[in-house]
Amino acid sequence: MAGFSVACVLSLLLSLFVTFHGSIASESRVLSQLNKAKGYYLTDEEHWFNQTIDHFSPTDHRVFEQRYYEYLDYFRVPDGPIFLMICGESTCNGIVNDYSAVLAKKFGAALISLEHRYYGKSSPFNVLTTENLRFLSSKQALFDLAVFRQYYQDSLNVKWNRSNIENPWFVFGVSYSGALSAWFRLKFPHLTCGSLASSGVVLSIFNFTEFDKQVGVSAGPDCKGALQEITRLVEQRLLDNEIAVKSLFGAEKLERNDDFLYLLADAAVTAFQYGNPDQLCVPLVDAKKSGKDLVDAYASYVKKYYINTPGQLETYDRRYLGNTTLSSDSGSRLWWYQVCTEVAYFQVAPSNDSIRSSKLDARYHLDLCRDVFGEDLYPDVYLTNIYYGGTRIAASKIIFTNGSQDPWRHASKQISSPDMPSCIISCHNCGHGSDMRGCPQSPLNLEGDAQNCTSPEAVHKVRHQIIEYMDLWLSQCHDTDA
Ligand SMILES: *[C@@H]1O[C@H](CO)[C@@H](O)[C@H](O)[C@H]1NC(C)=O
Ligand SMILES: *[C@@H]1O[C@H](CO)[C@@H](O)[C@H](O)[C@H]1NC(C)=O
Ligand SMILES: *[C@@H]1O[C@H](CO)[C@@H](O)[C@H](O)[C@H]1NC(C)=O
Ligand SMILES: *[C@@H]1O[C@H](CO)[C@@H](O)[C@H](O)[C@H]1NC(C)=O
Ligand SMILES: *[C@@H]1O[C@H](CO)[C@@H](O)[C@H](O)[C@H]1NC(C)=O
Ligand SMILES: *[C@@H]1O[C@H](CO)[C@@H](O)[C@H](O)[C@H]1NC(C)=O
Ligand SMILES: CC(=O)N[C@H]1CO[C@H](CO)[C@@H](O)[C@@H]1O
Repeated sequence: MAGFSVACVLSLLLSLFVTFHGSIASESRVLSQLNKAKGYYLTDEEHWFNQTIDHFSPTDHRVFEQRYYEYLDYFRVPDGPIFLMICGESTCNGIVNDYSAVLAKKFGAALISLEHRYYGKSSPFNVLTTENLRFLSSKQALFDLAVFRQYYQDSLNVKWNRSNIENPWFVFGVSYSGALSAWFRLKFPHLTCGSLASSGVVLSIFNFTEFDKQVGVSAGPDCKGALQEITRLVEQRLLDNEIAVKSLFGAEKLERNDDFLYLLADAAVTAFQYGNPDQLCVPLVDAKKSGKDLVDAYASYVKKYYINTPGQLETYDRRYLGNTTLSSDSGSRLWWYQVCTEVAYFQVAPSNDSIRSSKLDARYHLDLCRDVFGEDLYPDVYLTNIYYGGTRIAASKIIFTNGSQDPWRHASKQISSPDMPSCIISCHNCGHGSDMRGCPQSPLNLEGDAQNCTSPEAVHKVRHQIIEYMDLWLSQCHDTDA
């Protein structure tokens, strides 16, 4: 699933970071490999606190230890703002040195970050059976953030020997954590002065056909045509000689043809999601023009830029997703659980003019949910959108940003409304979270470098707007407290 979110990748690697689906899993794997890369994190020093497992039960008082980080080098002691960088659906190994560092310096802010429940080292259980996953939801995660926010404010007050003081808070997130950032401001408006929802996927969508369509728009007619032809050729070769075509992609381990087709769809998505469209499209369009084998050309791309880290291929394998042992590779199972219960974002083929195989329909996704979790799980997106409002979210002081090439933008709020500005970052390689992470997303590029965006101006313009709104809302917050 390429889909989702996060993503940062080594510049040479296309994409290891997807935050959503397959993507998600890859992200956590890459992040853990990069953990030791100097300069990637502002801090990776762990702190812990006891969090309630079930915020909605009056009788269950069990707790688990949740991991967090703090970075105080830029903090204007003791009254500066506190920026809560929300970690989403992957291991959270520290506070990333992206554009948030620039903002913290500018505003004299403390940066803190809480790992999302279940991911990384913040799992309440060592065995991730479906039964044990029942406390994994965005609703519980938001409550975690609220409780943690109070805990942290209290601990600062103790540290500075004062009471009843509130620093001005601001929350940030990208992709799923971007949605959490918006929802936090919605559900707990008294706990934050405002929110940045970068590529925040606030609308849950069951049949997310816009996703594939946006890939086509971002690719342009020639590259889109090549991708569609590749899908047809691969489907034909699967009938003729399944093993041969899977081996071409180094994916003979994938038993099911539909899972293989899903992998191929994700591999293309990643190029647009994370700002590397030319790595994909230039060779494909060349191959088409010179009459070379398109499937060969695509296989080279997929092997070089997508299935290039250990464990990546396995995230498309249901046997692996069904593994209940907690490990550093559990991220994709966990994200699928959230997909299968709450948010869906099923990246189904549109009925007309699709790039991905028409076998990737709603049934495909529901079967996957059943195979992996063993029950008839069903994502009730209707209820999720009733709970949060979808794109009709009734909140204030949230900035929504979207990258023009990002297929996820159609699950975000793209239209401005009073007190909730929406900004689009338009350029050839502006993708998921480009305001915070620059382009293409590279974990080794510090401070969310925008220099390699095809239009750094587009990124600077949106960053400037972000700063103006933050300035305004933080000052209004301060006034109210005074
Ligand atoms: C950024 O662009 C420069 C000049 O085109 C190039 O040398 C460099 O490798 C690029 N960096 C990334 C991360 O793509
Ligand atoms: C959490 O609670 C347990 C049991 O009371 C205690 O042993 C542990 O030290 C606590 N952890 C933290 C980080 O406070
Ligand atoms: C905290 O403030 C109170 C009142 O000003 C003072 O009596 C006390 O000594 C202070 N404690 C510390 C640890 O600084
Ligand atoms: C999703 O699409 C399938 C196939 O077109 C259709 O049967 C189903 O009703 C759709 N579901 C929703 C919730 O729109
Ligand atoms: C499940 O994952 C664990 C940890 O990665 C591994 O040791 C174990 O062999 C896996 N089990 C199966 C059945 O693949
Ligand atoms: C299907 O897509 C093609 C190519 O974009 C377009 O020309 C055609 O009008 C579409 N047909 C329908 C029924 O939407
Ligand atoms: C703020 C903004 O520019 N939003 C745009 C995002 O993209 C959609 C779809 O292209 C436009 O309709 C919005 O105007």
